[in-house]
Amino acid sequence: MGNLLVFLLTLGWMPGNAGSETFNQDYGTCRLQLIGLKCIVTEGNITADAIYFKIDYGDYAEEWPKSRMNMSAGAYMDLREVNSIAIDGSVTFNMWDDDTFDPDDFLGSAMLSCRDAGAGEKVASFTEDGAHYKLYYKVY
Ligand SMILES: [Ca+2]
Ligand SMILES: [Ca+2]
Repeated sequence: MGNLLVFLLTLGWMPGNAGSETFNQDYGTCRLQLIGLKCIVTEGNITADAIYFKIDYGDYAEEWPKSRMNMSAGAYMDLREVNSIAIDGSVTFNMWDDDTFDPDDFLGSAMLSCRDAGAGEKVASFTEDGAHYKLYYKVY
């Protein structure tokens, strides 16, 4: 019993354990490969939407892509050439429409999780503000 306790304490205090309790680590780490983005309904009525994501990794966020994806209803953007990204547990994709003369529009968010690693092609829907988009991706 005494030995087991010492063993557990040792495990808990191993160097590197202390600082590694990061966001959503339950599902481990994986990589995300985007496949494509489909526009079913745009947010705007007159011009194409200028789509970008704010990708939230938990401890930091970034905008992607730097150049907007101009999408009209029925458009499909092939994203298979986009480099895969490493994920720690999960990542949240917040979709925005970049407007020139008024504030950008939030079109919805989706959490992509390492829980789906190996599950093949998945789809996330973005349906805020009257828009409807589908993001196809896989995690592995
Ligand atoms: Ca808009
Ligand atoms: Ca707007």
